Amino acid sequence: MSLRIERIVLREIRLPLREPFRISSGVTTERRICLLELTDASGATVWSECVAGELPNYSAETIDTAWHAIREWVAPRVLNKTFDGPEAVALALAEDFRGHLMAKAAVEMGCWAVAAELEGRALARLLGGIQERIPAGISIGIQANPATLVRRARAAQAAGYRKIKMKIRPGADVAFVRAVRAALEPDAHLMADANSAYTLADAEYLAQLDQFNLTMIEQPLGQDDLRQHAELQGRLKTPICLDECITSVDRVADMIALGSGRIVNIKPGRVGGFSAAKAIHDLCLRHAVPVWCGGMLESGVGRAYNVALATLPNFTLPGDLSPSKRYWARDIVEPEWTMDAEGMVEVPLERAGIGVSVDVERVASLAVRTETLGA
Ligand code: OSB
Ligand code: MG
Repeated sequence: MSLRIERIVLREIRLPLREPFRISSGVTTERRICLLELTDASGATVWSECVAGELPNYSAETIDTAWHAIREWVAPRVLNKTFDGPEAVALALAEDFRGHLMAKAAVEMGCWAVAAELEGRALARLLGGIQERIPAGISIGIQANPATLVRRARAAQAAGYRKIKMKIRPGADVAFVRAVRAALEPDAHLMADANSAYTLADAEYLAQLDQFNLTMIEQPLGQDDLRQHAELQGRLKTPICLDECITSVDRVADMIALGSGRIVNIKPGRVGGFSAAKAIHDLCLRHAVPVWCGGMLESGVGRAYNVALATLPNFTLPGDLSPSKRYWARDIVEPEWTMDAEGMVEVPLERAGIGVSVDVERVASLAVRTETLGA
């Protein structure tokens, strides 16, 4: 099945979050989302999303650097070239082209969706996914005090979420986690995400978290640092899960060799797309390292890609895959993403491609910037 992308339309929309989302390195109140509309020579059109944030406080990329990278370097390597399949697109984007993984991923993942459309299959199935329902977790931003966090965590549990992730930072950590653990059952699935807020000097302090039976602590140390994570893991009982550190399958191989962590958060946008995400999934499966799908406050378009990926067999832990309502007054896809009372998200397998349709008129009315690349 060959594909040939003739046009990519970039659009920026602004979507206010229903409530501000605070992580250790910054706060987001309104998402600036870059959407891509890719048109294949056959006429098939698909939508994808670039997950880069507004500021370089999670990774070096932002919506503005990604827009630039897509226009200048990514699109020219893809437009009007015939590829045997999406894996070939990933290879074309890898050669002599460093970084800009979120920009690359937006196009590469769109090419997977094009291939799914052309084959008349659900994206999840084209990827090799087997699950029909995905367990959902919530990621709760840093709150003003433990009582507020407890209120949020209780509400999340009542809503059915299978995993509750609390964002932490120095000054909002041990006491906050202790309060939530005390409020919920001893076996409630809890974890904490530090987004690189600590250093190895905090190892003894972080070891206090061991008493709360967390399933994992996510990315406590530097966004680039595998060696120090290995040292920290040696001093913690709680498994470390890496997020920011994991930018390629080689980084995962290093993590395993060094013992830097025991669980991997896979965000396809962070690793350059589905080809790399699948390779990471497969390597982790071979090494019995569980994985789960992270989120980047995506719109319903980006969420569709995360849901499809999370159907692969080694996604054994609940992902950061909340329903549309948690983020937005109104999403840009139909149907919106929902979660049932058991905390499961249904995978749309009846339709070819990403499984949801984009409200094109709404996107047009929300667009603050549009650029057409190619014909
Ligand atoms: O570290 O996982 C993270 C959002 C933005 C940037 C980084 C992270 C997050 C989340 C949100 O945790 C997860 C979601 O989309 O629900
Ligand atoms: Mg994280």
